[in-house]
Amino acid sequence: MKFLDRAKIYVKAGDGGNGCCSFRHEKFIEFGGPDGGDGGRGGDVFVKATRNLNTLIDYRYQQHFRAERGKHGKGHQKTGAKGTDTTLYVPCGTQIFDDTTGFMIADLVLENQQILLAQGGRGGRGNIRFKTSTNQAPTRADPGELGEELVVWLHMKLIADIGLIGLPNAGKSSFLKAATKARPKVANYPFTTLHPQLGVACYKGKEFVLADIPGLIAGAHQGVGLGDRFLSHIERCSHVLHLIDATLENPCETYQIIRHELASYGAELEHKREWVALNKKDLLPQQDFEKTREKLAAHLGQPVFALSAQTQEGFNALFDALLPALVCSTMAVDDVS
Ligand SMILES: Nc1nc2c(ncn2[C@@H]2O[C@H](COP(=O)(O)OP(=O)(O)OP(=O)(O)O)[C@@H](O)[C@H]2O)c(=O)[nH]1
Ligand SMILES: [Mg+2]
Repeated sequence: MKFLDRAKIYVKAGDGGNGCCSFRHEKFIEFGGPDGGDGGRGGDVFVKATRNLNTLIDYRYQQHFRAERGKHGKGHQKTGAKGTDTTLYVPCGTQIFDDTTGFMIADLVLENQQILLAQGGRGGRGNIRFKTSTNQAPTRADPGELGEELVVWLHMKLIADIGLIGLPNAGKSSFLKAATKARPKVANYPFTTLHPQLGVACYKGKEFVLADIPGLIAGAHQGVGLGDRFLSHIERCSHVLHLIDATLENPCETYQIIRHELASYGAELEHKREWVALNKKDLLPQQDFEKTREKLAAHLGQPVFALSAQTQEGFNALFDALLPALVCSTMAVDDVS
């Protein structure tokens, strides 16, 4: 499935049906009076979040969405039918912004969360409504109101428990592949991953979602490499797992490059709970690896986990440490909602 995290769409709710101007004409009934019914209400446009999607790609092929207009009123006091509503399905984690004002209209985070984006117009009143003691034969009937129309931007931000960050080739996709059933592309060249990808890991009866995002390099916040656009997908992760390639010459410097990019992005990403792991343990002799790990841990002032995405070594130790923190954060979200 192709990945698209931004889309601009036009939505138009249905116009209300027109009220009807009609008079009762029946044999043997004199002065039948007005009997024009009201127009029906125009259909609404709703946006609903679903977990079955993780891309906005559908909105690349269709950008205009209209709800049906209300049916016109008819004689014999018949009210027009309501226009059919239109519902747009978006992945959980989609934000909706007004194109003109830039104002955020909604943030659909929970499954089945739904908002009314454009309201249908009310139906016009038929002439029966205007009958009064002094005007027994009104010819006035109102037209239906226009339905709302607007242009909006949809911004999808993936929702995951842990976001994987690091330089290209650090082994992020390899880690995702080993820890989950996701099958991201893994290759020995930078920027193998071009779009974020999700995977669900199961450990000791608990499930958590990992998000692999394209690698960052120095200057990503200025658009170097693939830029830092995909960092928006980390915004919703409660934790970040920073993977560092142990075979690089200076892991401390590598670490700082990524931290600098996080800070430059400007959505408080640098304040997220960070776990650091040194990957590719299998490629170095044990002693060298431990020396690098100790050096990095001393530099950071926090533990550094040892990993090998290839042999899956160190996964259990990392998950054992991560899991209690993840459970806590899930509970905190539930408490709020
Ligand atoms: N020996 C060994 N090789 C690894 C390990 N982890 C990753 N690799 C290799 O490193 C290369 C890059 O791995 P990827 O998983 O594609 O790296 P990435 O961080 O996703 O890279 P980008 O998608 O470019 O950002 C691949 O050739 C992997 O096979 C590891 O633990 N041990
Ligand atoms: Mg990758």
